[in-house]
Formats: sequence, structure tokens, C-alpha cells
Amino acid sequence: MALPLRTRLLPEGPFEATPGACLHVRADAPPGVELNGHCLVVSPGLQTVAGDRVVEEWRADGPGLATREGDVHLLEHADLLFAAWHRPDDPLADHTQQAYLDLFQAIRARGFPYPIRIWNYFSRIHGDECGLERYQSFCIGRARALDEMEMPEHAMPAATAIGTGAPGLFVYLIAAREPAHAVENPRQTSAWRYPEQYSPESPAFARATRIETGIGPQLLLSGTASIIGHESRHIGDCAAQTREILANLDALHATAGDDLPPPAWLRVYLRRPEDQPLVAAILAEHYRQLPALHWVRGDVCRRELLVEIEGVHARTA
Ligand code: 3EB
Repeated sequence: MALPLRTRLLPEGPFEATPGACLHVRADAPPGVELNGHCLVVSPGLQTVAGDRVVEEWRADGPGLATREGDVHLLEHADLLFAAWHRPDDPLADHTQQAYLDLFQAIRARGFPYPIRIWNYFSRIHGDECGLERYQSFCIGRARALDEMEMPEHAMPAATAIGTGAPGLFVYLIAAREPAHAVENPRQTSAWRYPEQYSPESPAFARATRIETGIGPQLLLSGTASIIGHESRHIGDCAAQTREILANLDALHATAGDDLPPPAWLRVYLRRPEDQPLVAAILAEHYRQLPALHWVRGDVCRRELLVEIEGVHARTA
């Protein structure tokens, strides 16, 4: 079935109320989750780098119903469901497990058992929890919940997991009634097959999710880093990492189908804001038509990685 989903980056500020059910993701806003009419508004504690204040919008035409169930905020539409969970993130493994259990129970109960895109943000991603890095604790909590919910790792959608400076764990997602198509990258080991050195429990996400929508196919790109196979490449070299990411994104595009349009927008997570001009120049060189860009500060899950890029291929007209 064609999903009635569209996405864009809107200028921040008083914009005309968008018709339809929507998910808005704001940067530079006090961290939190709120339901505002037909809109689920998530402010996961992202800070913009270049002062380009935009709101990430995901919209489904037609009315939406806002509800709450415990710690899950939901915006339900006839064909799609937006859901967000926000709570303290210490201890992270337990809270992550609870977030995924709460979210999966809520989306299943409403008849939307298939997540098509998931985002995860939490603080101190390289901090210690019981002798593990907190990203590893996050992976453990997620794996426990998936196990409990009998959700196979290879059925997981595209995702992002980024360290922020804001307190709390944010997990939010878009869910559908039918499964979407998970896409893997021939240049990269599937995350759930990473060797144990990265985490005692593997990460669980697809490199991208392909969906069919009323305006054509779309490709939802996971946070993509300078990783080939399972290994980080170009340690310390932000320019080379960026070029490797672009090669990864091009390979995903080629794998997902040549009927896909180019990226409509990309979000660039930078560990060091001062790398922005360098990365911007490489992107400008790479794309014949530059996608809309959102620059934010963020910590990629491996210390040596300086940049990560997510986004979506979609028709913009
Ligand atoms: C990587 O490719 C980089 O644990 O959900 C990117 C996207 C990354 C999602 C996740 C992790 C996750 O391994 C890190």
C-alpha cells in the first residue's frame, strides 16, 4: 500500500499550521515531547551548528488523533503512527529496554506493529555504565526488549543513535500497518552481525528503509558513518570520513533501486562544529543538486568517528 507520508525541513518559527497528522523534530528547543493538536513535537536536545534553524517534518495527509499511554506519546493516523518516549537515561540499559517495550507494546496494540524509522538520542554516549560504554548499554537494553517482544533484528528499520548534551533518553519512531523494505549496504557488515568488540549485544537497525508513498518511492537513510565492513575508516580525518560516508550513501541508493529520487534533505551530525565548512564543501562538490541540509552537533557512537549523515530520498515537489 502506498503510504501517505511526506517529509521536509521547514524554517523554524511561526509557520502556517500544517494540515494532517505530523511529527515535528526541533533543535535548539528545551528537551521534551509534547502533543500539539495534530502534531507530535519532539525536541531531543539537538543543537544546531550553523544557526540554520529548521524543523524536520514528517506528515501524513488526513486527521490524526493524539493520545498518551504511560510514557508514550502517540499521534495516530489511518495509515501511520508516530510515537515518542522520553525519560531519564540513567541507568541506560534498563531505560532503553523499557522504552522499546513501551513503544512496541503501544504500536502493536494500535495495529501498527512495523516500525519504518527509529531515532535514539541520549547523553554521555561514551560515558561508563558498569564497565561498558553507554552506547553498549543502550545496545544491550534494546536487544533485551527485542528479544522479549520476539522482534527479529533483521526486521528492524533504519535508525539513528546519537549522543547529545541534553539529559534523558529519547526514542521515537514512525510505524506502519505493513512491513517496509529494509535495505542493507554491500559495503558494510549488517549492524546485527558486527563482531562483539563493538558491543556484547549487537546494534539492531537496517542501513535504510524503502517505502512506497503517494508521491513515489522514498528511501529513509540511517545515520551513516565512515565504516567499511565493520571497521571505522580514516580515523582523525574528517574530510576522508565524509567522502567515505558519501560513498556509503551512494551504494545504498544504488542498492535500493534506480527509481529513487536524490536525497531531499540530509542531517549532518558533527562531533566538532568547526568541521562544518570542510564538510559543507565536500557535500557541495558531491551533489549535482545539493539537498536541504541540517547541521547539528552530535556524538557518533564510536569515539573515532567525527561525522555521521542521515536523511531521506524523496520527491520534493
Ligand atoms: C554504525 O553504522 C554507526 O545503534 O541504532 C548508526 C545508526 C549507528 C544507528 C543504532 C548506530 C545506530 O554502526 C552507528
